[in-house]
Amino acid sequence: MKYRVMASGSEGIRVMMESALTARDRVGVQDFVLLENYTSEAAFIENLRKRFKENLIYTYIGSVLVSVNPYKELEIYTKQHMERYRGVNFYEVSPHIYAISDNSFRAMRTEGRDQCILISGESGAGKTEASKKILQYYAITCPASEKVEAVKDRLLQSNPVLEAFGNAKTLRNDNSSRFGKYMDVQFDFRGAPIGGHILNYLLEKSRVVHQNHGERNFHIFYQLIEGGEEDLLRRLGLERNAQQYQYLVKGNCPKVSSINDKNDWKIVRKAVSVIGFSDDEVEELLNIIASVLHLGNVQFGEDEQNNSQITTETQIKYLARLLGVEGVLLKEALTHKKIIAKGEELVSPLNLEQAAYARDALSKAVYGRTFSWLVSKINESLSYKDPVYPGRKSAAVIGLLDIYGFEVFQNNSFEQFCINYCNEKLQQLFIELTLKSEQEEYEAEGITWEPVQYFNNKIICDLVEEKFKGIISILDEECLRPGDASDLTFLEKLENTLGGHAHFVTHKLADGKTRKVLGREEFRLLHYAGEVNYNVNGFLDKNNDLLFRNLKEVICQSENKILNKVFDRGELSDKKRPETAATQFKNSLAKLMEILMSKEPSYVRCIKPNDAKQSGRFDEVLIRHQVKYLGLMENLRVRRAGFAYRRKYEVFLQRYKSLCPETWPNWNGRLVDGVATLVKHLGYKPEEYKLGRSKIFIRFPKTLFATEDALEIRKHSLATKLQASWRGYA
Ligand code: AD9
Ligand code: MG
Repeated sequence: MKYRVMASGSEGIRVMMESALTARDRVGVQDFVLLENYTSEAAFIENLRKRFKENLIYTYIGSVLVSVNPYKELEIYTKQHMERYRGVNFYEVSPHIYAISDNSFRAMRTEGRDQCILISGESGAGKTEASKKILQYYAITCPASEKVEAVKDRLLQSNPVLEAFGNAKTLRNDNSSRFGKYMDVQFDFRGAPIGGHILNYLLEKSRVVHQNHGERNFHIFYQLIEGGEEDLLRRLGLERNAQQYQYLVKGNCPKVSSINDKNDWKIVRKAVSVIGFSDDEVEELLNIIASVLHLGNVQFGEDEQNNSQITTETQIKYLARLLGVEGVLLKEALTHKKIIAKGEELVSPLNLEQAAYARDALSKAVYGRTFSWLVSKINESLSYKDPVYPGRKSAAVIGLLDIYGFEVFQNNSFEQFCINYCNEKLQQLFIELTLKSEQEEYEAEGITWEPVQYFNNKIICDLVEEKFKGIISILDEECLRPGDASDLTFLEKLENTLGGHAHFVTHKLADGKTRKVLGREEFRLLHYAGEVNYNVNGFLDKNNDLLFRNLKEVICQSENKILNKVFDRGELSDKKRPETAATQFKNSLAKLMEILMSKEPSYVRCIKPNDAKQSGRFDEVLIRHQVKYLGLMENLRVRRAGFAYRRKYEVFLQRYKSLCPETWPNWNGRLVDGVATLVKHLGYKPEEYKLGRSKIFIRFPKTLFATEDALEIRKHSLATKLQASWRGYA
C-alpha cells in the first residue's frame, strides 16, 4: 500500500516520506508491539537504545510502560506536561508515566473499579522515583478543596519520612529503599484524593548493625547527627560526628556527594509535623534513634570465666534515660540469657560473642518495630474518615506497589531468597493477569482467542511455599527442632526432600558425586529470571528473628510510649512461638496478591542503564539481563501473539478519516461501517485485520505504519498546497 501512495506522489512527498521513515529510524518505535522483528532481543534493545539516546526514556509494550532511568533531570515533569496528559487518550500522546497515571485514574472514574500500578525493576532502576511522580501527578491534577489539599500534602510528605527511616545508601543506589511498599491512594466520588494507606514489607533490619563497604546505615541516623540542633544532640548525648558510632562506621562511608543530610533533616522535621506527629512523639522517636546509636557503642569485656561484662557505663546511663528503663536490668539482660524450662527460670551468663549478638538483636528489634510504628502512625494520619458517615469507605482506590526487584549478588542470603520469592509471585500474577486480560478482550470483542504458550512459574512458587515440602516449611521445621539444628542440617533436609526437583540444585548429584560449581553451603534455585545460588549461612537465625527473653522483659517495661506500644507485655506470657520471618513474609505476600488480584493492574517496568549511576551510558550487557529478568520478551510475545495493534473504532476513524473521501470530513453511519469503508479504501487485506465489537485489531505493525505514512504525506501535501495558495494570494 505504501507503494500505491508513493506512485501517485510528487518528489516532495517522497522526501517527506523518507523523513518520516528516518525519524522512526532515529527514535525507534514508541510501542514495542510495532517492532517488525518482535521476537528478537537485539531489536528490542536497539529500540531502547535509540530512544534513550534521544532522552525518550519511556516506551510501551501495549499498555505496559518500560522506563529507563536517565540519571539526569529531564524537562518532562512540569505542570504543562501533566496538563498534556490529563484526560487524553493513552495512545494519542508519547509514552509517559503520566499517561499510565491518567489512564488508571480515568479507568477508576469511568468503570468505578479499583486500580493498581505495579512498579518493578532492580535496585536503582527508578521505581521509587516513578511512584513519587505518579503521586505528584494526582496531587496536582485531581480536583481540590481546602481539605483535600491537606490530604495531598500528607500523602506527599509521607515519602521523605519513610525514606529517612527506610532508605539507605547502597552500592547500587544512593537512596535505596530497604523495604517494600504498597500504598493505596483513596479517592472520593469526584475523583479527589481523600486518604491513603500503606503496607510495608520486610525491612532490611540487619543494616542497623552492619553495612557493607561503601554503604551506609538508614539516612535518619546521619540526618540527626548532621542536622540536629545543638541542644537536641546534647539532650540525646550525641556528638556531631558519625565516626563516633560503631553502627555508622562499618561501611566507611559517612558522607555521600549526592546527599545533603543537614538539609534532609529539615525536610523530614517539616514532614513529620505536616503528617501530624506531636512534639512528644517526635521526642520519643528521636530517643529511640539515639538509643540505637548508644547501643552500638556498648562494649563488652571478659571475666576469668569468659563471661561478658559491660565496659562502657556512659552508654548504659544514656540508654537507661532515653529508653526509660532500669540501667541495672538492662546491663544484666545484655550479658545474661534467661530460659524458662519446666516452669523454672534459668539464668546463664553470655560469652563475648553471645553478648554482642544479643545487643545487635535488640537494636534490630527496636529499630524494626519502630519503623512499623512509623508506618501505622502515617496511616492514622492518612486514614479517611467520612465526616457524615464515619464508617463509609472511599469511592475507589489506586494502589502503588514499589517493591524490590529480582536480586542476584555474589553472595545471596536469606534476604535475596525472600526478595526473589516475592518476584516469582509477582511474575505469576503478571502472566496470569496479562493473559487473562488479553483473553478477556478477545472474548469481549468476539474474536477467536488463539492460546499462547508461556512458561508458568507456579512450579517455582510451589517449591518455595508449598506446605510441608516447600523450602519455607522445611526451614521453619529446622528452626523449631531442638538440639543440633543448624544451617547445614537445613541444607541437608532440603537435599533429602527436594533433590531431583527440576528447579532445585545443590552440589550433590543424584549419583552421590559432587558438583564443583556449587559450594557445600549453597543451594541453587532456577528462577524464572535466571539461576541464583543461595548461601544457607544465617538462614536459621534470620528466620527465627528472636530476641532473648530477658531483653524483651526489660524493653517491655520501657517508659518510651512508642516502645511500650510495639513491645507488648502479652508477648512474654504467650506460649505460642511467634511466626518466623519467612512465614510472616509468605503470609503478607499472599495478602498482597489478594489485594492486587481484586484490582485492575497497570505495569511500569524500570530499567537501570548502567552501574555507575551516570547519565548517557547505555550498558548493553546490564540491560539485556534486565530485559530477561523482567520477562519483557515474554510479555511482548504474549501481546503480539494475535494482533499487534488495536484501537477503538472512534479513535481509529478520527485519526485516519482524512485518508478516505467517503469518511472525510465526517462519517455519519455506524462506526464499524466507517472503519470497514476506510480500511477497504486503504487496501487492507482480509488477513491483516479483524473487526471486533468496538475495536479494530491489526495483525502486523507494517500495515499500521503504511497508514501512518499516508497520513504524514497527506498532512505535508496539504501544507504545501496551503503555502502555494498563500503565495498566490500575496
Ligand atoms: V531501590 O530498589 O529502592 O534501591 P529504585 O527505587 O528502583 O531503587 P530510585 O527510584 O531510587 O530507584 O532511583 C535511583 C536514582 O535514579 C534516583 O535517586 C535518581 O537520582 C535517579 N532517577 C530515577 N528515575 C529518574 C527519573 N525519572 N529522572 C531522573 C531519575 N532521575
Ligand atoms: Mg526505591
